[in-house]
Amino acid sequence: MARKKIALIGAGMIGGTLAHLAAKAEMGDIVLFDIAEGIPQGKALDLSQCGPVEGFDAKITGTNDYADIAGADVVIVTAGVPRKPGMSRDDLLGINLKVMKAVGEGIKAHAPEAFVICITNPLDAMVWALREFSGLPHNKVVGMAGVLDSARFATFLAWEFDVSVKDVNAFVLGGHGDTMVPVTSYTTINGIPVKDMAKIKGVSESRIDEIVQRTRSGGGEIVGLLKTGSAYYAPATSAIAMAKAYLGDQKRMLPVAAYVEGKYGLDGLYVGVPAVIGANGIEDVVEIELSDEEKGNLKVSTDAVEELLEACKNLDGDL
Ligand code: TXD
Repeated sequence: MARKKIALIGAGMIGGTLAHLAAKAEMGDIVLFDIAEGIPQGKALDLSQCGPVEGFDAKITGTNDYADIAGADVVIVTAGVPRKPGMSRDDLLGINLKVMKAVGEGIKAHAPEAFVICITNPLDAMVWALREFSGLPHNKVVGMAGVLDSARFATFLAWEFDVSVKDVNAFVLGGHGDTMVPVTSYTTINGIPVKDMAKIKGVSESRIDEIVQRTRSGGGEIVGLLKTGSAYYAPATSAIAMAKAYLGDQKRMLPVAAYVEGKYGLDGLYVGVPAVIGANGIEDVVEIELSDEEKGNLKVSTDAVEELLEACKNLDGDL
């Protein structure tokens, strides 16, 4: 069987890390695309030279030409511009919307059969835009945020309870922003609900609230420390888990930004929900029972996503 092909649009911090992880796991041959000349080629060469040391067989190439992503099975998009001092969220939205237009058209022309994972921020709006511009079916375009946000929640809970991260099953719903909804009622330590575990360990409710808050601002905490960029190791590994679920038809149920129509009272919106990923892309969106408070929090989050989409739709005419 021929090797799978993985195209990475954006060869920045996350793009380079994605290429390394995908190569190391021998997921397939890798094409790194960027508009910056030399960067994808240089990173591809450097990463290729990891092969003999790490013992992987993967052809890694760098390019500035969309034609080279032809026939990709998976496309992961990190292309875009991060926020700089003095820039408003709308400025970022406008710039990255233009980037999504170029990327969406490139995918449409050269890799229309691919499973597309968007990582670019503001995530829930950019995955919507990428789907619009690429014209791919909704089940083949998905956003990565929930796997990362849940991993952050799980990390902090494992630290607090002094247990292995492997035993924490954390759950985050909603948009990828300050309004995301870490759902403690569905978060367990090997089946033991967080509330019960907190009682057993003598951890107060307010301490759990602090952990929820730290999860919500988990990206900002890292930006504050790095100063010149945002997180890239955990975002990359999260997207790789999603790509593997698709390539291996694993039917994994992961929190992802999926297109939701009908469920959760939503009428066609990309937002973080538990969804099953298999060979057909997003095969199911799972609607879970929520308390009134959780429903209220989810509404705040989806309203924020809807507001961003409105801004996108208004800008779209200017593109
Ligand atoms: O959970 C999540 N979804 C996220 C999202 C977690 C962390 C970071 N998240 C976002 O991912 C972040 O806000 C950015 O929007 C993306 C990519 O982050 P990264 O850290 O990789 O950014 P870089 O290093 O700036 O890389 C972006 C690359 C850079 O090499 C640019 O030259 C390139 O994107 N770029 C383009 N490539 C192709 N085509 C176009 N038009 C283009 N414009 C810029």
